[in-house]
Amino acid sequence: MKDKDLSRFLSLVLRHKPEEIGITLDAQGWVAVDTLLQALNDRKHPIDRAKLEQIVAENNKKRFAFDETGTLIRANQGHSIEVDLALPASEPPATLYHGTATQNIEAIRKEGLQKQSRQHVHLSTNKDTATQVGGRHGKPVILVVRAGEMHQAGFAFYISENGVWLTDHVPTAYIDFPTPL
Ligand code: HQG
Repeated sequence: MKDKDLSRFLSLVLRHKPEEIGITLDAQGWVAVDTLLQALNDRKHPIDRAKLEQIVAENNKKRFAFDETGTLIRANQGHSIEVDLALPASEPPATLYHGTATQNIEAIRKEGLQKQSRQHVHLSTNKDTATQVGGRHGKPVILVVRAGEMHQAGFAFYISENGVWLTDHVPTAYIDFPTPL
């Protein structure tokens, strides 16, 4: 497998389907590096510790992290399986961006941003990232989330190890929609 494919596959097993290679994640999303490497090798994905370290270090969004002992690994965010990342609540910047696609706008106007199949709504400090994320779903639309106001109103925000802002739900009142779309 090419590094990029291996990295995608790691996202799959560490965020969504650990059972695909017969591993389980602990409550905070961690798995032992040795267990992961063994499971990958057993399933014909030859990879050693050095290669894994390279993939973690070179990943363009820093999607994965080792714990401080280097014996555990997890995805930094993006899970659909239930995990408690145990991130401390943090004060967000005044505004954050969410990239979506035109076909979702009507529902978002009604319901606000919902976490859908993931554990959180994902927000970004950066418009370009939001545009890319939205573009995966269709014609991208950038929504501006008034995160500072939300925080003052008592909504909790978390920042993942790789700088993605996470929250449970963004009510429509805190979203600025572009006009025209
Ligand atoms: C949309 C990337 C209808 C939402 C990024 C999105 C991110 C609604 C889609 C991470 C809705 C969910 C996550 C509502 C939200 N009605 N549609 N009420 N509320 N939506 O893939 O944010 O590259 O689960 O706008 O960096 O696209 O994978 O979330 O379009 O952090 O590492 O429902 O993926 O990270 O889609 O992407 P997703 P997302 P990675």
